Amino acid sequence: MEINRKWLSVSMVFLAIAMAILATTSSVAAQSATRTLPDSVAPGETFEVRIEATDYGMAGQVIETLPEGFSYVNSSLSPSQVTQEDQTVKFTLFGETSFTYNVTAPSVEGTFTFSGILKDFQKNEYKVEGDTEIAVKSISITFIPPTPENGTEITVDYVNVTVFVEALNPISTVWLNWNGVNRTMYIIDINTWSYEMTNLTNGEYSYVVYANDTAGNLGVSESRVVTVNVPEFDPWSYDTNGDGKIDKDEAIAAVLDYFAGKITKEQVIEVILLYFSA
Ligand SMILES: [Ca+2]
Repeated sequence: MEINRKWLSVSMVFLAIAMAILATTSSVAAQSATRTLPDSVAPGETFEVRIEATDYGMAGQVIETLPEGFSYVNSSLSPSQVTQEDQTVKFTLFGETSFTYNVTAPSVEGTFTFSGILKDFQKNEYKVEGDTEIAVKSISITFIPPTPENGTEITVDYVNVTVFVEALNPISTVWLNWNGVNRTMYIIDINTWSYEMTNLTNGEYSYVVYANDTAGNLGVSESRVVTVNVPEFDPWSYDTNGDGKIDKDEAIAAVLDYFAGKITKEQVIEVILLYFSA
């Protein structure tokens, strides 16, 4: 009996410790894991996936399911923390709040989906949030400044469209499709093509850029919309003293604006006609 009682008290102490651990690990309710993927990669490219995991308790597991055709390479964790079976890779975490792993994309183009779960120390499961989709493409076309952001309204009658093109093979041609009409773009820098649409009338325009490479692949950018809204020109805006006439100094102001590129020749002539008729 004496021994049993001692054993019981020892067990109680262990139980208390275990409960304390459980309490600290389950009191935090913000278990989460987030994945960061590149938007697009080239066929066969090896790229990095980043995972942030928080509040999983003493230890946790991130179980990632790679899309068909993708192969696991290595990770920032020690190899003892990683087990792999086919497309399932288990990363066992012991204190780490983030890690990365490298994956090789398949040789085929397409859009693929990653999925995964975070298992906390209580073995509760949480979906890995963040990025899930990745595009595998031979040609990647990205709009760069001064291209207007999608959906913007501009007050000038020209639009400069410039793209950065990344490709596995040499690029043959890059062309702008502006409201359905194609125009060949000019190379202006390494991997950079540009085209300026001018004399645009007010209205909404949609555009997209295509590129092909020497291997016959076709790449396409996102499509964008821009609204051109050039304010109507009022020659009387140069009547700055408001006397109903265009005076000599007011006509000169218009001429200076013309030479500064602020108004067109047609517009400055409208002002000059009002000056002569005063
Ligand atoms: Ca005046």
